[in-house]
Amino acid sequence: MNKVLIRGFEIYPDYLPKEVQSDLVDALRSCLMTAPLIRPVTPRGKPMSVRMSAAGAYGWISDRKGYRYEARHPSGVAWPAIPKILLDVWTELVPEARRPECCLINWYADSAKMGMHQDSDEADLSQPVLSVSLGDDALFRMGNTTRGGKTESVWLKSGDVVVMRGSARQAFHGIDRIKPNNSALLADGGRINLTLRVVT
Ligand code: MD3
Ligand code: FE
Repeated sequence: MNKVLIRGFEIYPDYLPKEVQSDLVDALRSCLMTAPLIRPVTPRGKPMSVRMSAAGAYGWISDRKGYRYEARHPSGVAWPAIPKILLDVWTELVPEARRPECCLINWYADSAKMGMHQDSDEADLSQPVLSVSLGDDALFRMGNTTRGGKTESVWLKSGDVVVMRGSARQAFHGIDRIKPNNSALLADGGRINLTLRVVT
């Protein structure tokens, strides 16, 4: 399996075959029937452009009360199970890690983006994060463990997987833009990013 290392980010281009990507989209549609996408607001009340849901024991929530992991969707329903396809990818690529407790589901419309940030709401930052991209290409920016400084960007394509561990786990990162309509995977266009995480 081809692997590209950029600043400690381990990128596996085209990791998931097209048929597996389609099966994964079907599994996600089922997840989203239980736990629909929501548009989170920041603690200051600003709506994010990315729509979010989750699967697993915990989902990540942002609202006026702050950022945190919660065992239930805002509707009160428990999050659906993490699709098996994703658990298998986790076991293949990070076999030494604990089992993932959250699959964050991020949905990007054509104009959505995600500003540079660190992921630090998880209790054990020695555990990796694994990301799967589906649908339209996204320009992913990788920075440093402190804000600012030089960055490098890479286009993530449908089926690409990225593993963050070590220093990359604590690096600033973001999504600058989406390339509209360059993948046929999602009937309604856009991009889905899945991140598997250990939360506790
Ligand atoms: C580096 N998601 O959900 S995936 C996020 O495409 C997030 O939706 C982006 O940043 C997206 O927090 C980027 C790559 C990624 C995910 C999690 C990370 C990079 C990461 C956690 C720590 C360090
Ligand atoms: Fe992040």
